[in-house]
Amino acid sequence: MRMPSGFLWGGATAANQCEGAYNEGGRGLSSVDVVPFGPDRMPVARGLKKMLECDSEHTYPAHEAIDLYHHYKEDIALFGEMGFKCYRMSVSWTRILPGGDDETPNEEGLAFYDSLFDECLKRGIQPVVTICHFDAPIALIKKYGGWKDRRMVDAYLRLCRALFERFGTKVKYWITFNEINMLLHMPFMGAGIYFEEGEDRELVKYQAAHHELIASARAVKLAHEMMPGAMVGCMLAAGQFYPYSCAPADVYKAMECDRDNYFFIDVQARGAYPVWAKKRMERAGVSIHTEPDDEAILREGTVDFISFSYYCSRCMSADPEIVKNHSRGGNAVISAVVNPHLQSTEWGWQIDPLGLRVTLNTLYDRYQKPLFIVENGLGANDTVEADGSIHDPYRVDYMRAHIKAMLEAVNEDGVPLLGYTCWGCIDLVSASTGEMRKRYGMIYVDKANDGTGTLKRLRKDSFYWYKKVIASDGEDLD
Ligand code: BGP
Repeated sequence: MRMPSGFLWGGATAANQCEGAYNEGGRGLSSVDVVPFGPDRMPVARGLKKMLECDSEHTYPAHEAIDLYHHYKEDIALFGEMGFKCYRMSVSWTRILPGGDDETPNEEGLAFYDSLFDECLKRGIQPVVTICHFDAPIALIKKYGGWKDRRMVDAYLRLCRALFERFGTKVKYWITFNEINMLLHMPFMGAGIYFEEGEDRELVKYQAAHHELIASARAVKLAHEMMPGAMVGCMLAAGQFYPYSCAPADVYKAMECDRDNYFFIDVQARGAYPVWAKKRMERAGVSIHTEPDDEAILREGTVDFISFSYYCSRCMSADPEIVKNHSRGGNAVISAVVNPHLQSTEWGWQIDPLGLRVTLNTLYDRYQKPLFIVENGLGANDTVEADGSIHDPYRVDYMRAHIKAMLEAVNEDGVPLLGYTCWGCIDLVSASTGEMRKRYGMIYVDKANDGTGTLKRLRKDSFYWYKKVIASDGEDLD
């Protein structure tokens, strides 16, 4: 089995986790810059602890990250050596609009991405650009409280216009927001939101979600107007919820958890709020503010493709005792119950390749739009041998099993799939833990959790393996 020719094999990163150079090139401060390493990371990312400045008591991994800002030529050359057909990356909002909504974009920021895209294109690598990947300008968080406020929509569109104008001829694939459903789980990371005392948190989150959905729809429309032929997608942190047992209450509970995630994508793909969401919000007393044109905006701004990350499936039970005793399965950011049939990674993320086939089929059944796997991979700690080699058979095993499931979904089930970009093709800072030790790359970067390291890049065994996979369009997985 192989993928059709033209399939977009590649890798994925995000500006906030790899660029570094947080205060260079005229860049303004962004949400990720103030999310520290250590025990305060999650409270800040979840919007429970307000931190809008950096201090000397904390360290901030995003400040230097792997310094892709100064290494991008070397890094893209390595991507080219692996045979990448595409590179999914994100732009840093405040590199382009340092204050978040500046009238004139920062030329130094635009020039950086211009040069980065040229490096890609000269190697036959298509950039796939995420406009906003866990990134909100601090200036706008201070001014508006992040996506709580509708004025964020105009600021975001200003960013889009600057990008489309400058890069419309170089970039065909765009993604409006990374893992938009993460807003519900990490509101500060996802939307620059921290909660004030006494605030109705559900209302705040769904109001912000509405603003992001309006921004996304308007961006899709703008992209189509400014760049005929552009393909614009939404992006979901996917991974189906399985019922813990076949008890109907567990099945229903799992469906409800899935709906929490699908909520955003339902709107972006179909152009309207699903009826169950309206009912649910009504029951919860969540009454968001909308404007008269909103329905039309959502209807006219549906996406061209559905992209998603897949690391693991999830499991849920309706029984509070089981939830209490078996929680922290799957992705720790999204709560789930441990699935007793699956193995877990060192970080407790459960490994389920068949779940990728389930997810691909479910998403296609639900939306009938082309899909794009834009994140998948294994976070693991690697050892560098004395000769500089890195043996990572665990990563190859993980990827082989997932790519096989993808091949089956495409060849046997007929799911239309645009591409596959493995996450963190080069080691980078972990979004959830801020660690460097949780490595996803096929390219090793010499940098430790404590910030030390030479930043030297090394090829892992998986580098050579993935190169073979791409060259054979997935036929050679040995
Ligand atoms: C997704 C994010 C990425 C990335 C990945 C792995 O949620 O879109 O930014 O980091 O997960 O997660 P982590 O870095 O926490 O291991």
